[in-house]
Amino acid sequence: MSLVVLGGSVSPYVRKVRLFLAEKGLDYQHEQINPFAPPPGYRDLSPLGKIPAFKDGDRSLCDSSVICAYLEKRFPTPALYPSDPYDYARALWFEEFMDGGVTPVLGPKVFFPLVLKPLFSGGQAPDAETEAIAKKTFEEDAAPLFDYLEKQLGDREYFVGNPLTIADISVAAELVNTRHAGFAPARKKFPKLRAFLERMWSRPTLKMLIDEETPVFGKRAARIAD
Ligand SMILES: N[C@@H](CCC(=O)N[C@@H](CS)C(=O)NCC(=O)O)C(=O)O
Repeated sequence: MSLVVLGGSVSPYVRKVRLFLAEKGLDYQHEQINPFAPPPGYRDLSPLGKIPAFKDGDRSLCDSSVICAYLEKRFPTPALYPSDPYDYARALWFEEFMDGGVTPVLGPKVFFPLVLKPLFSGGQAPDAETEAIAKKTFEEDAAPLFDYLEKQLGDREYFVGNPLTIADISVAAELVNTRHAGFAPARKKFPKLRAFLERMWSRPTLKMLIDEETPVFGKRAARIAD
């Protein structure tokens, strides 16, 4: 078996696939690809030029949701999607809520300006205005999204049923980027979501990825407030 994930570790979508593989207990190779400077031929694997792409021997796929859905069929155990039809659809919904709702709000105004841009520009710290926009985005624009997750999670350990599903993998893996940027949903306002994230972020499969990324991308994580 030769499974390969292509895409920079810091992409929330790449991390989702890597966490999915880890939860399946599968070994894979990882190729760091910068989607803005891809190697020749990358679009043969990913026609939109995005990361992640994926190879299973001589077969290839792209898009994190497609890759995870494929892996579930190819390696059914342990199941990471619910078997009940409604729960299955709800798990897909949480994945989409993150991929299409939360990550596009937080990526461009929080993670990119506070973490990636300084790295690309030789370590220059973000200015006060950039910090203020990121804080406002996290505390105001993202608040209704976190509120929704808080209510949906309720007193459960996982978003849809038990055990872990693609819903939990998506929420926890994608919010690592805001963690790297020094933000996490406030414990006072979102106690259940915050506790869920802390549980997931210390889960060995995800902690391993966070620990790998932190020396480069996670220097602001120490700023996370309660
Ligand atoms: N729906 C895609 C989204 C992938 C995506 O947007 N990846 C970003 C990096 S986080 C990317 O490749 N951006 C480069 C571009 O848009 O050209 C997935 O789930 O894989």
